[in-house]
Amino acid sequence: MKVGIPKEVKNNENRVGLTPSGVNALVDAGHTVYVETNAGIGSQFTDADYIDAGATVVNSATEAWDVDLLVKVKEPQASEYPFLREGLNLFTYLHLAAEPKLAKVLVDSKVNGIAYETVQLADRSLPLLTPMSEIAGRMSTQIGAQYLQSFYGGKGILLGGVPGVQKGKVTIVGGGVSGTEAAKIAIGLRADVTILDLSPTRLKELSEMFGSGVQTLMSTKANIAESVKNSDLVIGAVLIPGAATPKLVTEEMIKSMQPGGVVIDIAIDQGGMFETTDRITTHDDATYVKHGVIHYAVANIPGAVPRTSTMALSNVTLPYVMALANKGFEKACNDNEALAKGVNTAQGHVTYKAVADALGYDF
Ligand code: PYR
Repeated sequence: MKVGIPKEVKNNENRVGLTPSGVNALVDAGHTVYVETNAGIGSQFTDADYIDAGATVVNSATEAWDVDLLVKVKEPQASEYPFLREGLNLFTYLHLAAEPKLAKVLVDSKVNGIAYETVQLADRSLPLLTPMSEIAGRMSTQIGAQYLQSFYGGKGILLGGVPGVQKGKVTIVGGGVSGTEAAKIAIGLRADVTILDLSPTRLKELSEMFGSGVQTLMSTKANIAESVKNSDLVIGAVLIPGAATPKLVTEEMIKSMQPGGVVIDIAIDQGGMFETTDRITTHDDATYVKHGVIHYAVANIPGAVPRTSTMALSNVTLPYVMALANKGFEKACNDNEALAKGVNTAQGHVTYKAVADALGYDF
């Protein structure tokens, strides 16, 4: 099969769909892999590394997209829409609940769109989202710590404090993968950490995992309001697979924070979970201030650490890429329920219920 790896075009997106070692596995299995020139350079993989792995390096995106299976990182950007065509199997993050225009283009062009973020195992885990959630979660705390510095407009708070001075307070809404990783780093920095979640079972697990290092709280409106009000840094880390995220942190709650506080919306790629994160920001213009609070709403946080992220992503996507390349779209999905759950569009339809519900398509 012909497999393509284009250079990412989203703002400051330096990840790439597969590492040279992933490409080599495909080539060994008899596939032809076209890698757009400099596709890996932001992740420190050169064209020579891909050539050594057996890839054909091509000079244009047009050539990289002229394949049966296109493997990338981020949802196609408007400049890539002309490459979407019937018969193309597209394997990437899609986040369609927050991307109605892209959903329409995929449906109209009859692309088989397989979204990394909805590939789901029987235990309900999301194997192709997990590593990026881990990275986004860990980074959210360090980004928050940075913006709390007065140089960046923050309150001038050191999250860990020092002996004799109060610690900074961090509230994490959502105790899933990214929320847990955010907590690990916040605890490591010695901040005062609260995690809210809806599941009593998860709260018990978090409590056992972190002991006295965190305050766990049931995610009620009143608890969120109280915790946000007293926080220096609020991290939004709720995920409902495929669906638009509920706006659990209201504008009133944001108004109750002190000026110079920081909020980081990890859920922004699914529409965001703060009423005040009404727009997506980019790595080169990452924040805006609303009600005196710094808002960070970058949708591709892991793109800032592309070397780590590319390797982590390629590790988990490769077995699915191999299955798609070896068996073709239909048989690979028929043989593998987890992969089948990733199919968001096929043959001119939206095929994932939460996306269809969010965007008003028949299912
Ligand atoms: C990202 O890592 O950019 C995702 O969309 C999950």
